[in-house]
Amino acid sequence: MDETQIASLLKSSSLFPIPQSLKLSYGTAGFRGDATLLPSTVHRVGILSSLRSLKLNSSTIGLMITASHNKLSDNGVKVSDPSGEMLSQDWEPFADQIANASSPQKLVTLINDFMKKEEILIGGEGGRGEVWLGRDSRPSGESLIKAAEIGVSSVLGCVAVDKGVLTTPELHWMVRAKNKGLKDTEKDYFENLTTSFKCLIDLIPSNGNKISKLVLDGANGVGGVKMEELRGYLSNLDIEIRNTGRDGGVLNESVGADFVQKEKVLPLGFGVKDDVGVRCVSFDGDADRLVYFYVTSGDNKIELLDGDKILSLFALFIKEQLNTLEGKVLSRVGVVQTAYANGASTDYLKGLGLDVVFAKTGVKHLHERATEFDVGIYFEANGHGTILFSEGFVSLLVEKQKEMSEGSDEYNAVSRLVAVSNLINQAVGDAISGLLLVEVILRHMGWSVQKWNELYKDLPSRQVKVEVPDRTAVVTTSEETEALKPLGIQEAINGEIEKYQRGRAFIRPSGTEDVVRVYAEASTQEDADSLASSVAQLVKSFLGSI
Ligand code: G16
Repeated sequence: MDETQIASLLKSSSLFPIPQSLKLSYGTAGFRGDATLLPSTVHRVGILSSLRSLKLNSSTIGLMITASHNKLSDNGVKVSDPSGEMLSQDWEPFADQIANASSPQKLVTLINDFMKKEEILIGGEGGRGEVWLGRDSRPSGESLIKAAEIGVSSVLGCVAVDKGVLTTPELHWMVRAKNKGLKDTEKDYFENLTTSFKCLIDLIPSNGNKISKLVLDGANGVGGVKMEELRGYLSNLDIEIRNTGRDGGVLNESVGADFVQKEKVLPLGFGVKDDVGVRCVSFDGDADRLVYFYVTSGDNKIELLDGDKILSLFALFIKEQLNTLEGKVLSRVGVVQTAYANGASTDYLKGLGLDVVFAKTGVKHLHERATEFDVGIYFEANGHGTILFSEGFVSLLVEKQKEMSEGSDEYNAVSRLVAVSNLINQAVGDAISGLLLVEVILRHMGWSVQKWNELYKDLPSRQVKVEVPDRTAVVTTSEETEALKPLGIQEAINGEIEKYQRGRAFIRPSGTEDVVRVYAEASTQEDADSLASSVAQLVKSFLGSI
């Protein structure tokens, strides 16, 4: 690194001193925490993104300012690789190191060492770098974007392009499109969704089994607003949008996918009288997750159709198309879930004859496993997921279709699969594209939300979070089903599980909030609640509570 570069990094870092005793980790989905503590972190992730772009031959990198489902006062930052996928995990330790470097000098030393190791050149020899910035609707995002811009451009030859307020999946989609040389604006994103949605609707045999109105809970975040824009392009979707954030509601506060999925009650803005039986859907704060729900009667409890049920609907539809092609196209279809998957959903998916594999929590882990298949469908129970189609498989479908007679069942099955591969975000879970696919499939099947819910009956479950002095004291196995540390806690948890019919429980440290998460399921809701509560007690007695 030459003197000019060192001076540039020192100067810009001195603008963003690191708060005392800040200790951050890249976590499940980037750095998160109280927004006031994050300017230095975001600035440094800006530097990292520039280095990543230089390392990958000037490919465009994405940097998203969001804390997704977290409370309004939090924010966060995560990086998208050129493919639109999450930052390669082998750069995460470097991200942790620079985020926690205690002074500008230490930061420069770390960057210099890393550049040598990765053989990254800067300046004339290194070429140019480009980073696209996006942010969700959090007010703190405005100043954090500036910190990111300064970080990006403190690496010589690198520029930041501010793409404004976006959903996280939009930024990932745009970065992917840019690096593939495709149309890459937000308008292109909307047009792509509209075209593939219309194509799938036109392929429904009766052309549109009638379907009732859908009501969206936008979590008072960016998703509802973007859905309003998209609605202008769609003629085939009857949707009412609530909780856009314009009517005074607070982001993620008693609204949104995380709230609805964890609490299993109606979000604010939905009524037990007016909305009985209505098909409803909730996005999370940055619209990378969705869950469906409906209310059955006079209390605010809901029937939840979570990520597992969305996954099951998608898997059924994909399987139906592939069955039509049996003998013509060979494919490996796989499903990826996490330890949070409801046991009943796993049984259902296996019953469909699908290959079900498990990954650690965090879409980056599920996504990686899904790429092992021709068609890999992954979903977390919390509603984050998508369907990945390998490029080779899509090319094979298009090739085979040329031998089929137009309008035949097999021709239409191929058309549907290709349209789904265009509709559903290939970079990351995307609530908007997920919603459109659910709506298509329900119409294709002629199903109500209630009928869809009958695919299988969830085992009762309960999730709770426990605040402890140090959540990193919990260390789990790779699939997170068992705790290795603190010593003895797993045996104690097993002792509790044994008391319940169909009991299952596990603990894990959250990667996005300062808590230990507890999941429990059992044959009755009372038992699931009781198991969750005794495991939470164990966490407190082993780790202490605050
Ligand atoms: C993020 C990740 C998800 C993960 C969730 C909760 O979601 O993208 O994969 O399931 O955090 O993670 P944890 O239990 O470690 O806190 P989001 O929607 O907040 O970005």
